[in-house]
Amino acid sequence: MTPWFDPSRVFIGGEWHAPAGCETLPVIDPSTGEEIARIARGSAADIDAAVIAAEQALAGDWGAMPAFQRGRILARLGQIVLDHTDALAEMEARDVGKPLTQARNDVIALARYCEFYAGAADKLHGQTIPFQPGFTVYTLREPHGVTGHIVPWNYPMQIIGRSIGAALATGNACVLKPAEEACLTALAFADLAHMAGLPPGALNVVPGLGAEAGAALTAHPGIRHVSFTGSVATGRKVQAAAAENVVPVTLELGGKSPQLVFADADLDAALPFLVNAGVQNAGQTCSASSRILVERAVYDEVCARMAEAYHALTVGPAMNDLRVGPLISARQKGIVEHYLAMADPAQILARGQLAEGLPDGGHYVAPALIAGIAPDHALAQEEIFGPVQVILPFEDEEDAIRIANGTPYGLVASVWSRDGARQMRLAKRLRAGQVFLNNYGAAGGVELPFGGTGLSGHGREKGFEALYAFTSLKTVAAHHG
Ligand code: TXE
Repeated sequence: MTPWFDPSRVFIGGEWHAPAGCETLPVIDPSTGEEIARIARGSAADIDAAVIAAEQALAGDWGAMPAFQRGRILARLGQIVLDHTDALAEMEARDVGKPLTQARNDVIALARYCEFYAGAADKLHGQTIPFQPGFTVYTLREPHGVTGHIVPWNYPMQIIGRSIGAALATGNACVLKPAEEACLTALAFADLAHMAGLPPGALNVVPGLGAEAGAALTAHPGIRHVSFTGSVATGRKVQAAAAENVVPVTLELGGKSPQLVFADADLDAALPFLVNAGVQNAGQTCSASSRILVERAVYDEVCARMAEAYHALTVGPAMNDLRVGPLISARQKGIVEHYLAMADPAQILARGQLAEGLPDGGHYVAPALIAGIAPDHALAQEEIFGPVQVILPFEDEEDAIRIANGTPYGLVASVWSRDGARQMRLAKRLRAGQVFLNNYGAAGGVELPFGGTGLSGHGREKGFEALYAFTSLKTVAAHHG
């Protein structure tokens, strides 16, 4: 896999440049542990250059462009992304260790974000407000200016799509710092955006380390909004840095999302979602369902059926396109193994299998289903970010809500039940930014606002809601007598 661009460069002002420090970082294929490319180790000087380029774009063609034309560029970009599906999917599979089919889905999601925000660009408007006689009052929705985007490695294309798509649609100019573990599709996206006619400086990409390029971006006084997806610990730092400049932040920090299975549920329909939501992308998903809560009457049956499904899961290299790929890094594998060591062997109800002949350097972990632990156990409380699910029994609806809401997170929850009244009650009482009734995740749903509460973060991305986050509201009161 050779990208069509030189990934060891930064993309600033519509052009590829060597990073200011001329240093690079390795790109490791998680399936093999081998180096497959080098990326730029961007620094504060590169971030500064990117912010200046973005400011120039706002002062020039990009800032003057009508909304419908921004939409047209995004629409073209969506099509160009689709035209590059194979190349982007392979790049992401190699870079992230994502099975090829899942990587292809991410390409399609990226294109959908471009399409969705293309259509939305000229449909965002302010209001007129009835006020005193002699006044006309209206509101304007204006771009913040230069926006900073810090993206993790687990779903680069999807997270870039939702964040950059909404920011460009509303007329901001973006500086993107992708994760050091997976930068390739971010760089490819910038190149494709340029191909689609995005003016120079409207989107700049500076790869690099979090503590260097990332910290420089969040602290830069020219950045007027920061959108961050990642860990709670780094989210706190990002929010603190943004507070120094008094700029708004959107934080999406993962979770410990539950699925609640009641005895009256359609178990045949639920089962694939129960398992897939835990092992998709090897469990490295912010909205992964890592807790399965099951009403006592069907607990044994669900345990048995999930265990059977686990036995059929095979883990292997991304390009072999099995159900589960490797974890992103040796470090992430270490974190997951550390958590697994907390369970007694008897509490590991089932594990998937590692495929034969795996490359030695790959970061493979067989998925694990854990039962017989208390809801306050670290395994049931903390985000593991690997293919590990815990299954917990509950006695009744109150008990289910208590356990479901009993973590510091609140990103996603789902309810499996045929009782409509119960669905409505639980949808209100579950502490989560998204609640799914008899499904999980709604297949991504680019149209659906997404974000959390508690340690899962704040602010909403995706859907129309994100357009509000990427704009600032101005009230104009005209006195005309
Ligand atoms: O996250 P970080 P890491 C969780 C998951 C995982 C853990 C650690 O539990 O095990 O986080 O992963 C940039 N200023 N999630 O270390 O550090 C960094 O370069 C500015 C959940 O990868 O949060 C990268 O681009 N930026 C999550 C991004 O932050 C900084 C997805 C994420 O890295 C920075 C990923 C700093 N000081 C991990 N330090 C989810 N919500 O889906 C780092 N970065």
